[in-house]
Amino acid sequence: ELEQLLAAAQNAFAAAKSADALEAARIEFLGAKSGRLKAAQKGLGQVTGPDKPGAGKRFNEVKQAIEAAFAEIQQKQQTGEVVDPHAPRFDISLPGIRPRIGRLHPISQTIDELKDIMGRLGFSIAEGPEIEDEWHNFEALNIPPEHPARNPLDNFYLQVAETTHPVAVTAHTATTKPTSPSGLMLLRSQTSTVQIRTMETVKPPVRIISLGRVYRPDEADATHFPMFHQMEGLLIDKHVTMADLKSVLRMFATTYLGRDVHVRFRPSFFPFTEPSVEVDMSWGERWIEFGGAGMVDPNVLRAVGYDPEEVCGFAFGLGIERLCMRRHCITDIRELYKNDVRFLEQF
Ligand code: FA5
Repeated sequence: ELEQLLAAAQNAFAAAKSADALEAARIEFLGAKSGRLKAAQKGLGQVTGPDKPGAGKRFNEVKQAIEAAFAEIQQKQQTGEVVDPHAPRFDISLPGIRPRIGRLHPISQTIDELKDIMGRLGFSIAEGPEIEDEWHNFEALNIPPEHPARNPLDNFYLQVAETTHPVAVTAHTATTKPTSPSGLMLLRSQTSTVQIRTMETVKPPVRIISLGRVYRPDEADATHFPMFHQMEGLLIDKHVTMADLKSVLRMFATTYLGRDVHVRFRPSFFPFTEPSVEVDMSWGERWIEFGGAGMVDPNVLRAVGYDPEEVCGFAFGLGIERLCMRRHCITDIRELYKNDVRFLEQF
């Protein structure tokens, strides 16, 4: 009978899903006046003879076991292990925990903004692969094999085993014109490659920009990184002049950096433009170089099958990190690639 009482009490406590139900079960079994345990204790008085000491001992064991079972369930309820469906689950008046959500990298944000500004100036987006052949990175850009720009020490050439099927890298690889006789591939060193790819596929007029990663084995310092981004621009039409180039770059600079920004053009040299200029923009008292530009060289137009007697145009290539740094007063390019959230959170 005592064993049955213990089992019944354990079941009743375990079945209690709320503090009230548990209290009711406690009164039923452990109630001081009319609890079932109390009744069983009264029954003990009727036991006589040699059974009496054993029955008293057993009663105490069962009483302790029932009390322990109750304490255990009560403890679980209070710590939330047994869920009371009627109890409030959480205090909705407490301040919430703000979830940590990611955001776009400052360079991605810059790219979006540059696309927006240049879009309003009538330029659409073109794209090209980061793994290039020598035709698009050099040859078609009027950079012949003996040119120092092709020095293996100044470029990230890829080793392509002759036995390896090129499929291994096709996802990011050039898909048109395997025209470079060497068959060598490299990480593109400038976005000017996309000028060639675009002109190979569309007829003039052309008015595009292309933004993306380029790679050079440059030593990292405050203004250089071995991987960086460029924004290339290309405009091909009839009667395009250097004045058009200058006004587009001035409009771009004052829109992105502010009305007080000055743009300076210094005579320079690039194999794919003639004449060529270096583009500087003011940063307070100082001038910072942001990129190169010029009128597209007739040799480049011929390489893509355009007629230099019919069309002409300008091209420019600007460093995106430098634009982002100038805009947000970042003084060291390496900050952009440390992936320190304390830095990135500020954008
Ligand atoms: C070029 O890459 C030419 N393709 C630009 C061009 C395009 C000229 C079209 C004419 C017509 P340059 O090597 O100067 O030019 O690089 C352009 C810009 O990229 C630099 O002014 C600088 O802003 C940025 N840049 C160059 N090297 C690095 C580097 N290691 N880290 C960060 N930015 C760089």
